[in-house]
Amino acid sequence: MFEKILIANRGEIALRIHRACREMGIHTVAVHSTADAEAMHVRLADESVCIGPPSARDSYLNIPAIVSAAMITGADAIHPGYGFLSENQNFASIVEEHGITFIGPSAEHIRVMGDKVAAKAEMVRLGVPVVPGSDGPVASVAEARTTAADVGYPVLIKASGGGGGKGMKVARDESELEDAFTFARTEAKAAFGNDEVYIEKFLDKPRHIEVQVLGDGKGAAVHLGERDCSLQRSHQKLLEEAPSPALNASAREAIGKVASDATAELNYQSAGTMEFLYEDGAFYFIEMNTRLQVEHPVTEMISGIDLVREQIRIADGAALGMTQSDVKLEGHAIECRINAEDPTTFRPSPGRVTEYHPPGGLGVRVDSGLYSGYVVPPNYDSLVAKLIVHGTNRNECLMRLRRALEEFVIGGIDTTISLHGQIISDQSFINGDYDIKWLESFVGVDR
Ligand code: MV4
Repeated sequence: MFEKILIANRGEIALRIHRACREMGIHTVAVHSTADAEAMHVRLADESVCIGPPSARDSYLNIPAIVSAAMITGADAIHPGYGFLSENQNFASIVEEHGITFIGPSAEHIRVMGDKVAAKAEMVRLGVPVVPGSDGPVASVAEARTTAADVGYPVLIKASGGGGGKGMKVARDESELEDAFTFARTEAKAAFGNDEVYIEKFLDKPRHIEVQVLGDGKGAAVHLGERDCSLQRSHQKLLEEAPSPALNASAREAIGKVASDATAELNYQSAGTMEFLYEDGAFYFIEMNTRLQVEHPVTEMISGIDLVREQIRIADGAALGMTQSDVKLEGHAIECRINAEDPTTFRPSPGRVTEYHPPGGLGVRVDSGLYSGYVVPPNYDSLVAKLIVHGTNRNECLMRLRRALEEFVIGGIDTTISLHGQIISDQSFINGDYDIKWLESFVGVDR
């Protein structure tokens, strides 16, 4: 087993990875920018290395600095967390070339899944249902017209290099197609340096359902159920839950089986997430994320499986060590992402935390690097805490979550705690009746 792991990330996820390492008897190396010298992940790690100035480009995205830090400290593996370099195939390759294990999938799997057209083609090959659309990239307006007519309007033009909503444009009918095509291409070029686009049937009000998978890279794989991530605003998720209130037992089994079979067929190694859109009882693959996700704790809460520990074991060459029938999903879990933001305008609210009292009690988990006196720097993502609550069923989970949100005190900065209280008191949310458009109209009205 690894003796020392370098954690190439910051904030709550660096802490989360450190905790798994500690329990496994593995030493940790934190890396940090000058803005994060006082961060909790730096304080808890066995060693720390400053890798650059506040700008992420010069620190958490600085490949030579991070690989050097691993060499100097003698780390035998690097965990990238989420964001930053976690889905950078170049980083994964360089790490491995230096004789250090990258805790995640192969650089080749990162590359294929990062190319949305290639990922979709791979899933078609494996028999995974995908959104009807072009077979591969669409190179001209003329080709776009033919494809869109075949698929039927409305259509969505998407960037091959995309994900996260950039380089995406709807065409409601043929009159909108040329402008939409040109817009998507231009935005894709600017955002990803790649103007390749493809076309899909536009689903109007789907739910965003993702399936957590684990593979050992040797053909064994399991799924750990789904998460419903439909509650998002501007492609930023606010709250996630597992299981999805929208799926019945047979849909759940079907989507899980499709995901675990594909993971096994790919010889995929590590944790991954297959994202689907779910509408009118049918599900369609859209993308695969080759990293540990922000919302992984909801899956941990219903499965009892430590996903970071599994990633580390698998990266060390261990077999999966579980079959699908060993995976027992119990109860219901909800995660609230607590951001240092104004809960009405969503403007970032960095600054000094004057009071910090996280909630506790049965079924309550808080992943956060906050402490009283900590200064939230303005340079990074505004996520400062995740409140994850488990109950024997959705109703118990909601009651417990309401109580935990009431207990949670973060003073000195604005946070989205109060917004979560409003969301979970709304009757549509309580009924589980929401889709990817719901939150935008919820936060848009009455404020
Ligand atoms: C879609 C879609 C509707 N139809 N594809 C947004 C980001 C990218 N990951 C995929 N996205 C979407 N793809 C088709 N064919 C709607 C979205 C979408 C969305 C998806 C999941 C969660 C939130 C979303 C918010 C807006 C649009």
